[in-house]
Amino acid sequence: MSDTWLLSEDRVWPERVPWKESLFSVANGHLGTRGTFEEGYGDSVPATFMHGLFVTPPGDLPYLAPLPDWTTVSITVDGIRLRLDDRLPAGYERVLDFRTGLLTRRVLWQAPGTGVIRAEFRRLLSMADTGLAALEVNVTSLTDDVQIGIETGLDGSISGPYGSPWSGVDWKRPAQDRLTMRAESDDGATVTASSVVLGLGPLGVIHHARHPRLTATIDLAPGEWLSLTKYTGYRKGSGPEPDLPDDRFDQVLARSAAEWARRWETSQIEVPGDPFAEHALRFAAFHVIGGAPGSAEGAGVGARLLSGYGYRHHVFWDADIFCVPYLTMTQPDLARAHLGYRHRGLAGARRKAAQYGRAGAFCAWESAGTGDEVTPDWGETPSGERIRIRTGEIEEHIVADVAWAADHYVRWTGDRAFLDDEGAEMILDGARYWQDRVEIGREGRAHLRHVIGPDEYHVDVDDNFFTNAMAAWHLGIAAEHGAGRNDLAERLGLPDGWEEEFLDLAGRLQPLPGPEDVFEQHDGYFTLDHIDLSRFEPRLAPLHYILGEKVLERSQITKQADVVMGLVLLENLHGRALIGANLDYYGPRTDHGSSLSLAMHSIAASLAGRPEQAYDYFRRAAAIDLEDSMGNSAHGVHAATQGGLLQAALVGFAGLHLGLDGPEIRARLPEHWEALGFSFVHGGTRHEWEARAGKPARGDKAPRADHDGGG
Ligand code: IFM
Repeated sequence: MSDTWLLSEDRVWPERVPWKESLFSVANGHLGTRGTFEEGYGDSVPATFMHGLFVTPPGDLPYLAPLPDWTTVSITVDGIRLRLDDRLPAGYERVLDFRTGLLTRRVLWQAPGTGVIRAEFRRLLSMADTGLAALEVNVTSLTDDVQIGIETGLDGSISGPYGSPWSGVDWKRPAQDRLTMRAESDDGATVTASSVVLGLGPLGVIHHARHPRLTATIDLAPGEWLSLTKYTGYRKGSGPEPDLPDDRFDQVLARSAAEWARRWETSQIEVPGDPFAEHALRFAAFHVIGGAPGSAEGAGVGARLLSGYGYRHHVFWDADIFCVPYLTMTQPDLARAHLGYRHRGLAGARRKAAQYGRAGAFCAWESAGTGDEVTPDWGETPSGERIRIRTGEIEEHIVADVAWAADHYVRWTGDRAFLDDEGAEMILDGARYWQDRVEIGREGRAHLRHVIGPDEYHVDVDDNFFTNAMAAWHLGIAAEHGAGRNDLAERLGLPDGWEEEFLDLAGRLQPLPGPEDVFEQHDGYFTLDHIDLSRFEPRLAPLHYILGEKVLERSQITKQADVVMGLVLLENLHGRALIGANLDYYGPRTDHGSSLSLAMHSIAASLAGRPEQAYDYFRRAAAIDLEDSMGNSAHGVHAATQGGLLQAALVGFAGLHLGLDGPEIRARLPEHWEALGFSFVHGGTRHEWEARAGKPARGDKAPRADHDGGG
């Protein structure tokens, strides 16, 4: 691997194009654009998304709408369209630079009977002006006199897997080099887009009702080139046209790169001795930072960030448990923005609780623009069978997951204002839900019956370990954060004596370890069939594809980390000794049929003091997107995988945690790592630490001399 700051490729693999579009996507916390070829390609899925711009077709669920497309550029050479699916390039290179967010593609191309041209595309979404997209196209004639035709505009006819969102499209040409479009969906969502095309001289126009284009025809002699710069601004609603720069692409790039550099200051990651891991972690940070909304107005962190249509950009616990904790430690403003989204969603969570006749806030398993539940009721199995999806009704641990992210944020950042203004309310109202939800058995224990835990292969189970453990923790923490907040307790309608009751319920709900310190994943799990997973290796598909839902349900095969994850998140409560025992038991029973699982196992193995096993999980987690090992990265980069990998490095290998006097590390590095360098923010101060190989002892940290020394 040459430069770990770069994602690069040097050939076009037709069947890999949609997957690579996800990997090469760029995002700036507001907009995200898939890495599609400007000239189009076969089954390519072009899309630019804006956080929060959900559209709900009649009778359907909300999805993040693709904006009128800015990326398409048709190039003809002597009248023949440049398309790499019509004719393979003679030379090709694509590079995404994580440092700057710049995506570059260079193509050598020749159609029959034309000269050879070199086309170079550079694009970015500005980190400095987050409504702005910038594209530069240079075309050079290398061998012959050629005539180049260019068409580029705004495509309001764009459609994706959920159809074409914009039923109303109006456009105008306020200046000869500019197009402005206003697009409106059936449910009233609107966006205004404006493009300017510079550098081509006088432009013509194609008056297409939904896809107007500016055009130019330019003759090039050998060695001559043309260069166009296109800026596109997007604004939600139908307000005034967005302002557009008139300076050079490199100036826009420099301003954006400076903002990326600011982000990287606190997300530095270096793994001397392992360029693969260093690259995977930089890739992860690039996508998580760019894909997380910069403001609470927008939305939460979607399950596929801003890189594809997967899960319609709905927000799951993937955000709270996998991405937000990493952001809390490195980009606290982004973590705060997501938590603001969760707080705004409280009204929807209360509506959901009320719908089930319960008190408090029952967070949506999947949410979109508001906190209301938007999980589909029906889905399809791989064999095409229609099945009920019950996660929206009974995958209730989401309530505690949101509280966990909020509590972790408060402890790590010390942001009391968040706790006072929003956090305590979120945590208390979620705990109120549990208080109302639990059932007390005759034996005096509290139960959560009819739930789905993280292991979604077992639906409608009683006393799922993760759910009970997290709910118990949540009730306890609510008593801590709510203490003395009488006004809030009154406003939320908490009954007198609520603190004692919460603590009492927490004690009764707390799962107890079974034989040899192994927790039973849910009531009756130990009696299920044990199936030896190694029989199915090497395996290219998750087991529910191979065995079917029914067999899985009767077996101990678990979809993803469940008990193991509970023990990782609640490490302070249970102690790390239990993690090893449960990892040994559940590891061989886990299918990793979800993108969330492997990175969490990596953290667990690190906490259990097993760096080589942790590395094996880490490597497999990194392959999910970088090698498309689950076969579904075409729908977008997996947020939970990427956030999980970053935590696997910081929390797992480096062992970063809060000690009594602040952050500490307890490094356990794989043998072949010389060191792990990383930066983070604690209490508003940036730190840069290095965990070194061969010194796994507590306190193995070395703030570098040229930084704050705050380690
Ligand atoms: O949140 C996850 C869930 O745990 C497993 N199925 C996919 C969801 C979205 O990534």
